[in-house]
Amino acid sequence: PFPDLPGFHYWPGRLDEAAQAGLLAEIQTALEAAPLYRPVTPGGQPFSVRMSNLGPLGWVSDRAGYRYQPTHPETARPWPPIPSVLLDLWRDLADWPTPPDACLVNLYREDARMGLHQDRDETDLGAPVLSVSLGDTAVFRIGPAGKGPTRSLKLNSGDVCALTGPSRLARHGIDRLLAGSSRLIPGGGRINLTLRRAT
Ligand code: MD3
Ligand code: FE
Repeated sequence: PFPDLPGFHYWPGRLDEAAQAGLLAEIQTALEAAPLYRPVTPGGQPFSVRMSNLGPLGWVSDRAGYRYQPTHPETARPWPPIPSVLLDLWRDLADWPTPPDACLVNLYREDARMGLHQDRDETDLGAPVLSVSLGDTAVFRIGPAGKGPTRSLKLNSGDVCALTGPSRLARHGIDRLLAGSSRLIPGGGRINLTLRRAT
């Protein structure tokens, strides 16, 4: 559906309201064991997004840089497991022979944003990335890896997208939320779950 974005696969409304609520409940339980925290960039700037992880490895950022590690940076405990509903989505949609070993949880409250960036901290950049959106609609921006125009796209609660092949190194970010667009998350906001092969 996006001739300008080869390798970008999009399943709007892949999770219905009941599935969204069930997944959110599992994520909330996992976040009791692995609390959301606010990372800082290698330059020392706090992210506006709060983060945690699920699975054998989690993506972290601090003064030392970006990396994947098996434990929470504040509790030092292992990350909780990835819920089976997410492993099922990966198996059904990602077209990759091995399961994800990392799931980044991003919480955006009303004023959070994520600047344009590339995801390149993974060992095998041939493996896809699968993203699940819950809660308020986000204005997502994506463009080619090198030079070239970006385009904006809304990601709604229950939408799933996969980034494969030429889209895997696309530049992308979150410009803003449409606050109040969903009633799923108490207090409002958006949770993005990003499944990856880190190794
Ligand atoms: C395009 N997260 O965690 S998800 C990230 O909504 C990240 O929280 C955003 O970018 C979020 O790194 C965007 C959609 C997404 C995820 C990974 C991608 C788009 C991508 C990797 C390559 C290209
Ligand atoms: Fe990203």
